[in-house]
Amino acid sequence: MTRAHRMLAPLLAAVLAAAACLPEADPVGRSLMEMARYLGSDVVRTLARGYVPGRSGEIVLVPEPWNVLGQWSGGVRGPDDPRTSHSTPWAYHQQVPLSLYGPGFVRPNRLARRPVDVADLAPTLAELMEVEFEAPDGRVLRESLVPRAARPRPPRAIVVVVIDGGGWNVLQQWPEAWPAQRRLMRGGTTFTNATVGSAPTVTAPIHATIGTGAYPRVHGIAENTGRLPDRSIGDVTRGRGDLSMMRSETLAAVLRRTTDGRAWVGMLGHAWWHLTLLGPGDPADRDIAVVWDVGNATFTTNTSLYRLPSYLPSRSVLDRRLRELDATDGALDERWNDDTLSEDSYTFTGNPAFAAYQGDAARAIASREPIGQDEVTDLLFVELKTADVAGHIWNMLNPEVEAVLKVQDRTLEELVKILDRRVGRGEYVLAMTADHGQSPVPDAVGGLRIDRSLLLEDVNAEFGSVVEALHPGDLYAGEAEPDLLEEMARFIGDYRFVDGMPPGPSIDEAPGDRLDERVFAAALPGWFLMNLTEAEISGLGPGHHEEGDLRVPVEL
Ligand SMILES: [Ca+2]
Ligand SMILES: [Ca+2]
Ligand SMILES: [Zn+2]
Repeated sequence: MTRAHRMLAPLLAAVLAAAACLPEADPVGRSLMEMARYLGSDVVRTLARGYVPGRSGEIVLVPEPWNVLGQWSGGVRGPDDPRTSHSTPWAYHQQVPLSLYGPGFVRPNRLARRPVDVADLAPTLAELMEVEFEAPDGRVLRESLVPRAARPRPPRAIVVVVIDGGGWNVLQQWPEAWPAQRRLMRGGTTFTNATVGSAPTVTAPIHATIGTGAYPRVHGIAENTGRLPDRSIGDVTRGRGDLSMMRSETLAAVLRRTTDGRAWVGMLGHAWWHLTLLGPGDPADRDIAVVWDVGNATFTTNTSLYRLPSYLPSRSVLDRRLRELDATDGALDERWNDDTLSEDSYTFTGNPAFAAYQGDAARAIASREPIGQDEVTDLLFVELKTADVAGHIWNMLNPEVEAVLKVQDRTLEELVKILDRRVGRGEYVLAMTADHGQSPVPDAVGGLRIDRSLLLEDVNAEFGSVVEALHPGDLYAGEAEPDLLEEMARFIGDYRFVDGMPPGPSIDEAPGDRLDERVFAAALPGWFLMNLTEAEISGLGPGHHEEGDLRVPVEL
């Protein structure tokens, strides 16, 4: 029973008694097609590209723009509660920087306004490497490249820097925090109308798209936590960097194969999900791949596929950086301002000291590995995660995120210095992008908070306990038949703020005139998305919200 129903229970009972003799009422809410038209072509296409039958949730959830579907354990901590999630097909999560820089290979000082997405990166880099690579979905970003005839040979190295959670809306929020990135973006070719191409806009699926040139519906990584082959719902890498769920070959694998392992390939990342950039390694080759072991607070890798370098910066380097940060507030107390820096806290990997330590690791790899030392093109991925973690802790509107972005920008600048020195100017190409934007605090932008556990309770109460799990972007109900999924989707599409309003102070401050507002733009069963033809998707029209227009260039 939803909260509105609970409040209206006595009245409802009377109405129901009176209505008992009437024929069955029409299904609740809007039809699936009405909801799809409300989203519009761009958004529905984005959802369909991200949908993997049998692995994604059975119903795709799209909150109204700026609304946040979250877990508010302990209730909302006031209107400024910084916790948000990101997974939507709306422009503020979809739009990311996409730039190539590399004198001699990439056209300089160029802005390209054509709508493109991160799936185009892998085939473009393959073109530069002169490697045969059929990207399932991406296309070569031809206008960014110096014509083939004018390129003497492939670059000696290609370095791809991905800023996790570094989408346009985060960069625009902190315009002074990324001077090196801006300079490099302006110095090369920047696509001002680039998106991640699919939703949910979360780490694993989008990194897999960057690595493969395929959308999730093809590469098979639907979610960070999604349905596994044994039908349970869990981490798609089983929490240990298992990449057996990837269905598409990565550019890294193709490079390794076509050069008989002579190309150097490697990655510095943070979460197991970032290994999707490289794909399953070759056990014979044992390229380097570095992620962070949160439980043991140390670098790690999946040693059956990859190798962990021995020279990574030691724990004492991180401790020194943490002490320096700790002291900036005037008290050496294992806190940065009001927040703990202790090893078992989420803050430990979200602060500027940790970002600097990741920078130490990136510099060590770029300085020590044989990158760009011979004619065979090498490929290094550097994934900077800290700004995303900081956003989840403090929110993108707060200056802690700016502080982290600044540190990461220095890492980028130092990487370029090392490449200039070791590989040489005019001998390498740098690609820069991000996997998604972030969500501002809802109260700051007119959004509403929706409580995931209340929604789950209400759907289960209405339809029998069919929901296995509810994530920010999808709902899992593997046993439900298509008709039931349609009814559930319509119910969620008609869900009101008052029904899923999270507990906490916000309940008293809740805008009374918005209590009855619908909080979801749409809820669509996967089967419905999969049945839509491209012609039908194109025919849906522009949709109701400007945030659903994914063809608007940004200013650099
Ligand atoms: Ca302190
Ligand atoms: Ca090489
Ligand atoms: Zn995130």
